[in-house]
Amino acid sequence: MNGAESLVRALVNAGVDVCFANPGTSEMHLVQAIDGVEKMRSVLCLFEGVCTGAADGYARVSGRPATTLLHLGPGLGNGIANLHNARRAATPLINLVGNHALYHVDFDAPLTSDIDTLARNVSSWIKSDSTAASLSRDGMQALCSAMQPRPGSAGQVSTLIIPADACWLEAQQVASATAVPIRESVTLQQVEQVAEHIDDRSLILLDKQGLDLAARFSAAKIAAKLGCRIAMVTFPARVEGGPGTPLVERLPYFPEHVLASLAGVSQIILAGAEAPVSFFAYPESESLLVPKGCKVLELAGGHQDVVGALAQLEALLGASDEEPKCYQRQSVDIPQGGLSTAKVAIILASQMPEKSIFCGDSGGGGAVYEPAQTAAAHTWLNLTGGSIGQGGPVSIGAAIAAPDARVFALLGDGASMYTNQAFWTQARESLNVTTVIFNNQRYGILETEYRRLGVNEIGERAASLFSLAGPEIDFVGLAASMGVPGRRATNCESFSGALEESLAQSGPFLIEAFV
Ligand SMILES: Cc1ncc(C[n+]2csc(CCOP(=O)(O)OP(=O)(O)O)c2C)c(N)n1
Ligand SMILES: [Mg+2]
Repeated sequence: MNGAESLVRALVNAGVDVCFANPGTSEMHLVQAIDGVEKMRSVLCLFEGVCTGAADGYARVSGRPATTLLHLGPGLGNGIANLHNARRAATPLINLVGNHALYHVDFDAPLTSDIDTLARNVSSWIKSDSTAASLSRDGMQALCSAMQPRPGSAGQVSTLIIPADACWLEAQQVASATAVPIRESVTLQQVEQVAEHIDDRSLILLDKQGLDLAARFSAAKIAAKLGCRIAMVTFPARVEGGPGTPLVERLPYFPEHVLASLAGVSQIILAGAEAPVSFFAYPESESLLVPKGCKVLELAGGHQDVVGALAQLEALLGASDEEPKCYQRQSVDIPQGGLSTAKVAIILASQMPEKSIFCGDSGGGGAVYEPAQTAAAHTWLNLTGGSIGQGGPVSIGAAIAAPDARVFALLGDGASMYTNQAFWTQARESLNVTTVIFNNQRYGILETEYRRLGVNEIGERAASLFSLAGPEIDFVGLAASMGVPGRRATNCESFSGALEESLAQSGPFLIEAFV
């Protein structure tokens, strides 16, 4: 057995059995080990940003980390945008990055670079000096670290940078998995302090584990008892929704809208969330979006046992017998005629199967969120780190983790072009992914942001930086070239028909909604 095989065996024994790969020469022994260890499922992605996003989606749905297999610094570099999103999502993920044998690094051969520096920005655990003897143990440490929730935005990405000779030299042992770290509990004092101050002018802000259904039910019972509000952050990593789930507001995107929605709130109680901040700085607005005079109290950090903390608070406040306010199923009038983002959203919500999974990105997909709540049970996986091109890759991992679910990748035309290689892997693996591209032939949000500068007229050169109209992208042709059938929809009837066609068959499908 060589080091590579010891690593792959250890990972599989520990339940880490999916690898999203784009290998090169320095990873050939790892490829050989994957080939030899039957239980490891390897999924080829044609761009590393697809590997990393797919691993993110897999873990968000299954709760278990996947691995990526990446080729030295350039491979990792190509994967970084979606590793950034995975870090912000606190997704457990293990990157296996091949490197030269360390004695070869000194020769500065063409693919040599400082891989640690690239990894540092997105990883909370890095190791780059493994030997064949240590490799499987290092893999188990990478796993243990990935399962360890961390405060703030440190994330749970582990990056094991593997010298090629650690793979090919002989190894004696396969390390066993260490115990999965448990979440830190909050102190009773912390809960009592919140119980003392919370009242009808409070808002409980939920994120991370605070969005688990158990936590939301506790928060909703507290809200019913006190008459306070509950909200989630703008883009949480994962939220279950649909009829019967507790009603939770969602903080808006633009800073002035956040502040308006928090008007009259005297204290924000953080349950897995950080205090709200503006996505971007603007000349006239504050970074911290806490209204003047409003206090911020932390019940539990995102790395802590938020479910337990909210259950304790619920008990202390005597709220356990309260009736939580939940979404009710509603029938809607199906829109007709010309297509718009809002109409696409209503049609999609009305036709979606139970237990669908939505993968967000930029574009109009966010409009589906509200109508979906009163339509059917579903899971949302949001764009967590603002780095677009996440939704297509995430849909791959989600579909592999939940093969019986219908997964929807809701993408802007702009977003879809960052990682459109996702179509190829969806087709090759016959994944049940329906991609909806909201094609407005532009970077629409950037036009909106540009106007926020106070500009009325958009100059020709600025406009050209926001327009995708020339040359026009043939999305149906693009997907077809990678094996994904599709339809272009220009009105409600054709959109609804295309959706019906997709849902009647297994495998991937593209609907280009021309909005
Ligand atoms: C990696 C990355 N590059 C650039 C941006 C800046 N950016 C934000 S939204 C956007 C365009 C989105 O266009 P599209 O997906 O078509 O959605 P639309 O705004 O048209 O609804 C861009 C380029 C980003 N967020 N992430
Ligand atoms: Mg667009």
